[in-house]
Amino acid sequence: MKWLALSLLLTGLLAGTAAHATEAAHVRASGAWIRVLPAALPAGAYVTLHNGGDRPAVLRGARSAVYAEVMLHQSSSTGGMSRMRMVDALVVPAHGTATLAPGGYHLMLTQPKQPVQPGDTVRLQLQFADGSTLPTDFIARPADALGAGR
Ligand SMILES: [Cu+2]
Repeated sequence: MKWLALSLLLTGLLAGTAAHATEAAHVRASGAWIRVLPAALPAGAYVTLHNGGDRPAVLRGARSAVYAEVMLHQSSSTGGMSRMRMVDALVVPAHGTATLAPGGYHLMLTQPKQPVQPGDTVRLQLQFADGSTLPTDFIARPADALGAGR
């Protein structure tokens, strides 16, 4: 009887999994770019995330083959002082948008394994709370760039 119960449980779990697509499957990334700074200074990565799903998608961070470490940060400024802190998660609301942009949320890229030049494309695997990932190509822009455009 134990086996029967277990197999029924597994069947239920698998059916449940199939019914719900992953968080990453509902998210579309646009305007992805990296601000490359001289020397080995950390680079900020920015992107707009659109969630077409009925549930929030929770960004936890990213991985990259090029940068040894990627952290999710939030910048803020108080009284002209700019600072940033680590954040565990950034929620992309259901049918909503979350923006990573200079002065706000960003992915902080450190320890490049190879030099990254403006014009290069760097792929990051955006990671969501359910373990799903969204491969996204980021365009490297120079230090004085304001956005993903020219
Ligand atoms: Cu940072």
